[in-house]
Amino acid sequence: MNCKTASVIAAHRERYELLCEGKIAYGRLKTSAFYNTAELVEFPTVGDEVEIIENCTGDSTIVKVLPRKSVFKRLNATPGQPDLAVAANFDYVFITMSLNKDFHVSKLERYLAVAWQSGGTPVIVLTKADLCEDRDRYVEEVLKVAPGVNFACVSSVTGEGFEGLEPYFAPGKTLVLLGSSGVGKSSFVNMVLGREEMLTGGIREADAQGRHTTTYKQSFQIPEEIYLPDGKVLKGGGLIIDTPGIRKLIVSEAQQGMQVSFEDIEELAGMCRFSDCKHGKEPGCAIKEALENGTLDKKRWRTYQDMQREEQFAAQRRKIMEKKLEKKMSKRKKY
Ligand SMILES: Nc1nc2c(ncn2[C@@H]2O[C@H](COP(=O)(O)OP(=O)(O)OP(=O)(O)O)[C@@H](O)[C@H]2O)c(=O)[nH]1
Ligand SMILES: [Mg+2]
Ligand SMILES: [Zn+2]
Repeated sequence: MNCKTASVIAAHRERYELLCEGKIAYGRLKTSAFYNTAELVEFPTVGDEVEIIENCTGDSTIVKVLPRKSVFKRLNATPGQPDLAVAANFDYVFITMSLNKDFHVSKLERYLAVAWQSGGTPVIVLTKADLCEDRDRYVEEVLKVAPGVNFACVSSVTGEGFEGLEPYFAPGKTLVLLGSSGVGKSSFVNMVLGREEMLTGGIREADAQGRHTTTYKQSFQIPEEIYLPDGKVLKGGGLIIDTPGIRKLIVSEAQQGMQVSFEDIEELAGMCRFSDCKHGKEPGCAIKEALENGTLDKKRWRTYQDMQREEQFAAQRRKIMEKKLEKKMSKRKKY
């Protein structure tokens, strides 16, 4: 069998756009490699390197996803389905939030943990700066939950703030935009590319909810020079990945990421009198004390607890899926 390596440049529902030896090709998954297997396998996503069996007359067959240097995963809301890999092999995660009703600190906390887990470096991109009159309020909140993480307030209408992100546009580097629908991910991509490549959509004014305009994941080459509306020219290069808006980011595997982004809480938990403290009624609980004296924000603690529960739930679900697959395959072998 003649296997070749290809890069996934776009991931649609069932079909993948690939770059193989400098040429565009299309691919579909080999059923026996991805569905009829005895173990959970990784499904390809944009940014992946995959092994394909080339077909000169139609779609090639994707047989395997090659190891990744980074991947942003979330829990699949459909029971019995494996985790969703949103994008892979990127260097930077642009956590995108708009400076309006879409902005929620707890949402940012979630994205930060999963971004740290992914293996990429998070960067916070606060969009629609042209519509916001009190950005300092938002920046203050960002600084509280993401100390040391770079951020920028940008506008894809005026081009303001993009120069602060110039270090991330570089040959050989890949960045992925992640966030809710309507925050302006595709508008950001269009600004960087200097052309209307991605379709953009409106939002509901009342709650700033988007309409899920982007329905697939796609990567683009960033031009060598980025031209902004105000005449500034930035150096470019590398790849930019646009993704569909995420409704709610429910974590699957984020233990290491949480250790980084919730370092304060993990540190406090280590100071409880009992090493197996559940932070409930136990005496000498450092978490309880911090909640009472206000050094630990109650909402932050709730987000942390929710994410811990989701993580445990995801792990249980993975075990169940593994057992089911084993059972299915052992039944098949009998006949
Ligand atoms: N004023 C202003 N409007 C913006 C900006 N960025 C995006 N918008 C508008 O916000 C709406 C949503 O933008 P999109 O770029 O489609 O948002 P998205 O994040 O790609 O949304 P999904 O594809 O649904 O995930 C569009 O009407 C854009 O014109 C900005 O910087 N300033
Ligand atoms: Mg979009
Ligand atoms: Zn405790």
